[in-house]
Amino acid sequence: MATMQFHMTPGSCSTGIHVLLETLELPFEVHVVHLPAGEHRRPGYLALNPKGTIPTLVLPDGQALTDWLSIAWWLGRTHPRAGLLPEEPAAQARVLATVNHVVGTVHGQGYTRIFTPEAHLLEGDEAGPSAAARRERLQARGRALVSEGFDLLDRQLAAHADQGGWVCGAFSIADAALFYTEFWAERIGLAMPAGLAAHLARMKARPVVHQVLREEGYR
Ligand SMILES: N[C@@H](CCC(=O)N[C@@H](CS)C(=O)NCC(=O)O)C(=O)O
Repeated sequence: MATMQFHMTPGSCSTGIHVLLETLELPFEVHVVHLPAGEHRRPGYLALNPKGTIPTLVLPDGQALTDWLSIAWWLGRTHPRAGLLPEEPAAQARVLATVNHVVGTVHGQGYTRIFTPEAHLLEGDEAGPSAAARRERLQARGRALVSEGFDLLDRQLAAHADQGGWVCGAFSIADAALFYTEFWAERIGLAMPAGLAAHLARMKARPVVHQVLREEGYR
C-alpha cells in the first residue's frame, strides 16, 4: 500500500496533525512546504490543495484531505482503538465543535490577524500613511479574539479537570488543535489563562509531542 504524504510547514498548524500522526505511529512521508517562499501558491501544490493551505494529507489511495478538521477526523475515525475521537455521536460532535472553535475562530479569526494583518486589509488600504496603524489595529483585534477564545477553552478545561486535564474529557484530536494555538501563544508572548498553560505543559510532557517539536526544529 502507498505511504501517506504529509504536506506541512514546521511550526504551523500542521504541527497539530503531526502530533496525531506520530501518536498513531503511522508511516508517512513528509513534504515541507515553505510558506514564506510562497510554495503553497505554486501550481504543483495547488493541484493537490486548490485552497493553497497547510496541512494536506494524501491518503494511501491518492485522495487528498485539505484542512485540519477533516484530516484529524479521518485519522480518528480510521483508528478507533486509539480513542482520539469518541464513538458516541454527541460526544464526537462536542470534539468536532471544539476543533472548529480552535481552528476556525482562535486560529482562523484571531491568529491570522496577528500573523498576516495585511490579508484582512481592504484593497487600497495596504499603503499610505495610515497603513501601519490599520495593521496594528487588526493585530490588536486578533489578540482580543484569541484571548476570548482562550477564555472559553479555559472554562471548558476546568469543567473536565477531574478527567485528566484534556479539553473534551479523554485525550482527543481537540487537544492536538488546542496545543498548536497554545504553542504559538508561548512563542509570541501572548498571555494564556493558567488552565491553558497547564494544558500546554501536559502536552509537552507527552514523548510524542517532544519528538515532533524536535523533528520540527525546536529544542
Ligand atoms: N482552514 C484551513 C486553514 C489552515 C491554515 O490557515 N493554514 C495556514 C498555515 S498555519 C496556511 O496555510 N497559511 C497560508 C495561507 O493561507 O495562504 C485548515 O483548517 O486547514
